Amino acid sequence: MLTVAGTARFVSDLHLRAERPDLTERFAAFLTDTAAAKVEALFILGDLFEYWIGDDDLADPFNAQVCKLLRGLADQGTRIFFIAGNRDFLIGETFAAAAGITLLAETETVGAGGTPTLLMHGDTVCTDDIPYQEFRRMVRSKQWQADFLATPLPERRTEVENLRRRSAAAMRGKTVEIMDTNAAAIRAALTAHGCTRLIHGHTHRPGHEDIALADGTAERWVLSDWDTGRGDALEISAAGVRRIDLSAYSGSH
Ligand SMILES: [Mn+2]
Repeated sequence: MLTVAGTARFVSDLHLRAERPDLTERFAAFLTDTAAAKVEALFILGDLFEYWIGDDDLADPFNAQVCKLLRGLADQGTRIFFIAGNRDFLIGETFAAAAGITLLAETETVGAGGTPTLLMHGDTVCTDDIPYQEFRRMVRSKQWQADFLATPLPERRTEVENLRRRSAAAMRGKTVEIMDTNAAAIRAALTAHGCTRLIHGHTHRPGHEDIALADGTAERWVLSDWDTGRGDALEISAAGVRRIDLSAYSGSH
């Protein structure tokens, strides 16, 4: 198990995109603070980008800018780990090497603050949303990804726009409950991995709750998205767990 002896920070669902320079500015300020605080490990739990169409799009100026920001933190000694979200699961080893980050599996156990902690993006435990899980299986298949990555970049951009429109339309027909996490799936994941803490994002429903397991209690932290006027990071250190409110964070202060 990966163990973090010092301070660890966790963020999710930043949804960075060229059309929202305010988000990138906030991310840059957060990374500067993370370096200054000598954070040992930063975990990005998916949807760093609004979309990612392949590592061969690294020459895009916006993508290169975000890559450089991550590299800057890595070069200052913070280890950066990434779990893919449902929008940036095509991030691969080329981007990882350029940005100085380490790609993790979709579910990972880390020791943080002395507690075995389960990390995931969060979409895998949204098991009530059956059409989404079917879609996920399709786009996570090696064949679909190979076919998609073999098409020219402009075609991929168009395809992603189509997928985003279809996804937004599908979401309008679903209840919040269907799109939220399934409590039994969460308990099963915690038990299977022997963890007493879960951190994830994806649902855009930030919160903190205790979860009763058959043999004790666990806690769940849901991280905020960054692009709807709020944003947070979770910090785990010897001092305990604290949520850092980033909604007022910007490069100017
Ligand atoms: Mn997501």
